[in-house]
Amino acid sequence: MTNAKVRKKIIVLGGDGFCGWPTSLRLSGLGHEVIIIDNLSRRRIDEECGTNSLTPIQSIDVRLRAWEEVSGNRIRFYRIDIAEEYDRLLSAIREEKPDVIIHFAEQRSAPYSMKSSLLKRYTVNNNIKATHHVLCAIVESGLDIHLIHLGTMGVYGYGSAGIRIPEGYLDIEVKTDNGDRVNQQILYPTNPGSIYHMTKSLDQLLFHYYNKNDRLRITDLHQGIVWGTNTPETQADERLINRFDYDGDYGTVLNRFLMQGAVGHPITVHGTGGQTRAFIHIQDTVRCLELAVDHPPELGERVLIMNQMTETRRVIDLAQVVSRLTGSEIAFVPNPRKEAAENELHVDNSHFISKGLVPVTLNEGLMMEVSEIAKKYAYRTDYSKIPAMSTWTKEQRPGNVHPL
Ligand code: NAD
Ligand code: USQ
Repeated sequence: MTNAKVRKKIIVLGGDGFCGWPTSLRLSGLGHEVIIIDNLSRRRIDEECGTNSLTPIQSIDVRLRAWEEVSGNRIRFYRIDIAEEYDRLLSAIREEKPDVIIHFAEQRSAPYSMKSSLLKRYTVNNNIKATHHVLCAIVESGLDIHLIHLGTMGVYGYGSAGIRIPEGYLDIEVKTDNGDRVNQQILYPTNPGSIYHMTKSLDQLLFHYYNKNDRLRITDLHQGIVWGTNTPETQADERLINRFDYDGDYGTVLNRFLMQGAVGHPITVHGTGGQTRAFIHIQDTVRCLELAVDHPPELGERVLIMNQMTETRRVIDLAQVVSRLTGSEIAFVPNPRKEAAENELHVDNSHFISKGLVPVTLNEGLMMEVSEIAKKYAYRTDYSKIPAMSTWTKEQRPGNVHPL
């Protein structure tokens, strides 16, 4: 039997979220036993901000019932705040004895993390405690569990000045005191661009430490910006539909542009649009998780870092494609963020390619599919939530941000 056919018990932390839900369905559909742990904080944040998914996502209970009806597979659910309820997390791990834990459970919006001192502190507390609690609980359980974490390309910073960003580790040559030259590999220096991205940089050190001290098996996936919404599993029944964030805090750039084009809103390019970012379609996110589950690092191996992205694009180029496809005009708005106006980005993603990933690239067919979904649910749009109003510094006062 090949590795890929081994049935595993997998806890998905954050399994009610945008990436976690379709991943849970895929893994369950493949025959793995899946257990979701989530505190439903993403739904609470929507209520707090007066926002909602463009698609009508169902409650976690309805989702899980629908999945059992459609697939015959049962996914169990624990509502636990992994940052605040350590003992309950530990008990769940001890009781379930998973082979794998996939950790999606963090506050993932950069703009939300920059909105106020309260939300900066919430993001740091939530994300760092969540990650540390998982690591601590794995050690305390005494079990050999493969931890897979969703990190971000943003830990590297985006101005790679012609360097191809490696998968986590950088080869360097240093001069010793006696003038010899020695080669070393170090963690690629982090250069986060928001409080959220900073928490992901701190996560990296926690992984490094627990891997070194307790020999934990850890895979850290540095993911680019996810676009798209459906996977074959979420399309199987309307009740399984995935979330689609379009608001100024949680909507990510390409999905926002596609949604804006579909509802006839100007396409909101920040600054010149010269920012280059890494992208991945949600179907490839799910495929990468499948591959990561099948290929754990060896016991004693250092943290396995893989760049989970398939291509890089400039924001303005994406805006132009969407404008051409939908007829919406491009609006150049003052950039609410503190980020380089233009940058190059070259990324090594050979780990996933060598494990069998065949990338879904940005094509007009798939972009139109997202646009069609956005059109179908356009009646749910709250236009007042589209502009990005969270600013990175006091000087970038909300009054300076074009509300459109
Ligand atoms: P999401 O907000 O939709 O999902 C995160 C889930 O985690 C939510 O269901 C939330 O309720 C849960 N959660 C948060 N804090 C928790 C806690 N303390 N205890 C229990 N549950 C908690 O986000 P997403 O887009 O699915 O992203 C998932 C992960 O992937 C994040 O860690 C994010 O940093 C990373 N990522 C996302 C993208 C993207 O474009 N969406 C890109 C790169 C990396
Ligand atoms: N942008 C626009 N117009 C918009 C929205 C965004 O021009 O309407 C620009 C931003 O200024 C930025 C770029 O598009 O330059 C990307 O913004 P984004 O909101 O799509 O992505 P980001 O804030 O980096 O965060 C998202 C996810 C986060 C993940 C990250 C991956 O929310 O969880 O970690 O993508 S990465 O960017 O590779 O670090």
